[in-house]
Amino acid sequence: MTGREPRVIVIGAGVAGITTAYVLRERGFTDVTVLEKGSDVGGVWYWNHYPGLRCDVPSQVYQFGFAPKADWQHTWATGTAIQRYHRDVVDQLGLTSLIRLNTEVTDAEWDEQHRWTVTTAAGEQLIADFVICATGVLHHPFTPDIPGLADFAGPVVHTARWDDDLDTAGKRVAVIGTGSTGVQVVSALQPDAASIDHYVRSAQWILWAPMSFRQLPGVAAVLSRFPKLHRRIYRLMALGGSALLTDVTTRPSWRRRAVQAYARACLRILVRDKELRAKLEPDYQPLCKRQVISGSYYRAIRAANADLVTDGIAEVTPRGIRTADGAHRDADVIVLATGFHAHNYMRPMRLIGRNRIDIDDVWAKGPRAYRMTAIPGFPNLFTVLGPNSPTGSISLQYTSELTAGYIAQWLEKFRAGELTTIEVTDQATTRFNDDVATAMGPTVWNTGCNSWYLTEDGAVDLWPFDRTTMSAMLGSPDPADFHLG
Ligand code: N01
Repeated sequence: MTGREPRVIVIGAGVAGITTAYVLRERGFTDVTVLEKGSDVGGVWYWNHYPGLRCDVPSQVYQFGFAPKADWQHTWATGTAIQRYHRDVVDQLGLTSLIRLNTEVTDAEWDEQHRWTVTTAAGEQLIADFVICATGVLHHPFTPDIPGLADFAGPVVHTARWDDDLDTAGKRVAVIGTGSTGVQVVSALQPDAASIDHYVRSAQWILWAPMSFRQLPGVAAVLSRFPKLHRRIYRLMALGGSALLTDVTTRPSWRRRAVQAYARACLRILVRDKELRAKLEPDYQPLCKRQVISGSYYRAIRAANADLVTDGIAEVTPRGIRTADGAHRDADVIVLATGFHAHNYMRPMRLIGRNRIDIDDVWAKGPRAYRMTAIPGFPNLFTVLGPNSPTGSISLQYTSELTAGYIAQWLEKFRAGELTTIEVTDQATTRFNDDVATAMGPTVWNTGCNSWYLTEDGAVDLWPFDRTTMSAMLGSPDPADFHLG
């Protein structure tokens, strides 16, 4: 075989896509195109701009290892600041020319000539040797099927498609959903709303943290003056953070009990009203769902204009919401903080692999991949932040960089003429998923709560191993796990 430069299409320009573009460019790949359906880069940070949006991971950790930023304004950055950071990284690292914005991929199909045909919403067809899906996890908003919702007289807005012209000041606002988003949006809207009703189907444990804290004066100056020190601090924080999170989530330990005790203490100390506290107290262990962190929610929900509504929603009427007990509460605006179709990955894009198999059929019971990145039946296709990515424990930037580096090693083999096609075996994929299922046993995600981590067949779609295991699994390609052509 003679080698040649692979034509690579990356789908998505969020954290995973930006990282992939950077890594491939650094490895000398010259034919890389990133297709992004939004009109800007940033992924989740482009699509989400609801009031109160902040990242609950400290900014000095929630950043690319290859582009650390010294001068974050806040210890926990706002969504706007993070979105600006992504744009700046793309500009400063010279990635802009690789990215085509406003280009939605609707189809990708593998053919007999061993290539992918990628079709965009505009009908354009592009040919690629490799497709890399960096399409994100929490992307497609979930709108609940509540009777009457379509007939509500006022605005209904999903947090992930926020209308920046919507003014909720002086309005009666109903917020449905109490994940990280619902908690942030209630805290932000409560001070100016005439009233705010928070509809909570399952209570959440909330860890208190001073989220609006400003980065300490002098930190930015020191970190920019000493970039090596900055990188070292970043690495230490990222390593320490993932070690702690992996420890508390994946096996019972005193550290898990300490974090859980802190969650319980936050509720006891910050909510003195026993009736309200009882309604706010979940019936499952802290950390079982994606942990919610907030410095302001308990204050907001205690306010005189706020109500926590735990009676189930029976229907939406043109004027408000009727709960299962028959009570009706008027509302001017309904905010859906109801989360995402978290297991869609690249779908609803149509993805057709070898022998015309459809990803919808292969993943009918839930998404499965090999080491987060390869899917049997789909040659020369990889995912970055694919199934089992560590959204509950390890830095997504680190995971993306590691996965992109792993993929780059296969692309180098193509370039060197050592392969033209590569497809992971069923056996290796099954073995990996069996190991995942076994390792999920002692995790806190498996302790009896419902969450977006669970797939249709009840599997936990997360990474149950530590960072070292991830580095080992993605450090070098294992040819025995693949059909190479
Ligand atoms: O979504 P969710 P999210 N009637 O799926 C409720 C990340 N994130 O957007 O639990 C009533 O967690 C549902 O109730 P239940 C973070 O990873 C990060 O809040 O199913 N309620 C639940 O309360 C997070 O975990 C940041 O009973 C209904 C809520 O809607 C992830 O995004 C900020 C309902 C959905 O919660 C998703 O969070 C924000 C119905 N019919 C988000 N249907 C950072 O700070 C659904 N619900 C980094």
